[in-house]
Amino acid sequence: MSKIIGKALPNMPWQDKPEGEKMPVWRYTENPIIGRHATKRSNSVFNSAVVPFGDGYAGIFRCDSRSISMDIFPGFSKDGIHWDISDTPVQFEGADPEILKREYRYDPRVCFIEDRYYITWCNGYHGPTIGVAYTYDFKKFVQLENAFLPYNRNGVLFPRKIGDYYMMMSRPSDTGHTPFGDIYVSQTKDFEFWGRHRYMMGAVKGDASAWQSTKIGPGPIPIETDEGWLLIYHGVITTCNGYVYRVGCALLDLDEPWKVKERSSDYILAPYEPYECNGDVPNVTFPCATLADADTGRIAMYYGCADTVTGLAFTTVDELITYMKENPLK
Ligand code: BMA
Repeated sequence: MSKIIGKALPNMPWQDKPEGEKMPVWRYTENPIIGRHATKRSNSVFNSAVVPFGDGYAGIFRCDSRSISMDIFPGFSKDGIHWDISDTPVQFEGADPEILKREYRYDPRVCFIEDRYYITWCNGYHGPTIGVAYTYDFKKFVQLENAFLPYNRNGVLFPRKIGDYYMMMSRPSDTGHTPFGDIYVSQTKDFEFWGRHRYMMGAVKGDASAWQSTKIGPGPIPIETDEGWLLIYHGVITTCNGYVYRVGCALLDLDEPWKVKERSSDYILAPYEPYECNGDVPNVTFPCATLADADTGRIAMYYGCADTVTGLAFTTVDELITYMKENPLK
């Protein structure tokens, strides 16, 4: 049995694995949990992040408007399933007006570190880069310096200092629908200057694991376990009809998380259901957050479906680690 290192979360959303289910991840029976029109002006609500907050949950949601502009919006929930999302995007304050200028914001992640919730997202600054901010209450948001030069996407923090550094994964990219992409780890002492960049892992060439042959990118905040950091990530293949986004998992060294201990050759979640295959961008499953219960090893995963709605799925730390060991990427 593998153990999650962290807090108990007995009231997290959960459904048991259905009898006869062959996959290590199973969907919430009432999916999708958030529809297109969750806010007044939204065209789509997807690729969003949630965390335990008070006696319930808070989140930062990607809501593209009906003019198809991308921004991030705070939301709250008692049960992690029914969400009340603000009609007004996050308003940032911060030290430098240059950094506060908004071009576009998308694909947020939220990470509790020490005393506050850090938000990272893909932030337009003459091309996509990683925006960084923090909040204590999901009402007041302080924006810090962008972590990197453009072009970069999928900035995902580790939930504690590792040795002397805070660490963030990211995926250097281009200005468009990037046809390449590997995951790197960068380090900081102060959330302003990032360096000590390390290569973690890349897209898989050849046919050993073709679902992740075009590009990969980190998904939710990694989960600390006694065997390593459990990373859930997305992988992309280029088909005759365009990109298909599936989900995989890996186990990273606890002290040097750019060292990959295990990685599955087989995906754990893929677009199967109509709401994952049909929408504004067909065939996309894109996880950005998990909730985890250290007492039971349960994991609830939030993922964008076809760039249109938000789904919820379940697994456990044992399911994922056993699956990786049974289907290793060689
Ligand atoms: C990526 C990002 C994601 C999106 C995905 C599929 O480049 O834009 O937000 O889910 O493409 O369209």
